[in-house]
Amino acid sequence: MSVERTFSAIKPDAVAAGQAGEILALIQKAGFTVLGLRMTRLTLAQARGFYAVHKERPFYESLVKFMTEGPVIVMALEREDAIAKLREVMGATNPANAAEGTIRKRFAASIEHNCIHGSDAPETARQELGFFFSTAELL
Ligand code: FUP
Repeated sequence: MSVERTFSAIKPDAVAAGQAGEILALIQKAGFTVLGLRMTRLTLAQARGFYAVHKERPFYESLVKFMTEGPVIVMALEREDAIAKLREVMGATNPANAAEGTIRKRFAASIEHNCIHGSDAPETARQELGFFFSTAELL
């Protein structure tokens, strides 16, 4: 294990519901350092690009629309074993399968409206961090 960086986004459902503060507190309690944080609203093109890996999936257009419906809070996070640890703290994609105490178990309404994103691998973490943060911001 080593100190690594990951990307996370609090999705429009959780931002609109006023849950961003509680979600951030859970992330910080789990030992993450916040290197960067910003509220932004994704354009359709940005949401399509961000989820391009899913473009052949039946839920793609609906997911992209959801991600543009309101502001998101994008974060650059650092911790030992950050990618795996954040996914543990987030819980399973479908909140019905998420473990007790996880962010998705507490705040997510459905597999699509699942309140938080976290990178799934080092290469995607690098790409996603680069999508939202400049090198100078994360020094
Ligand atoms: P995760 O890494 O847990 O966010 O999950 P995936 O990369 O598999 O999916 C990315 C996003 O697509 C999920 F957060 C929600 C959405 N999704 C659906 O809307 N329906 C599905 O059946 C699967 C994923």
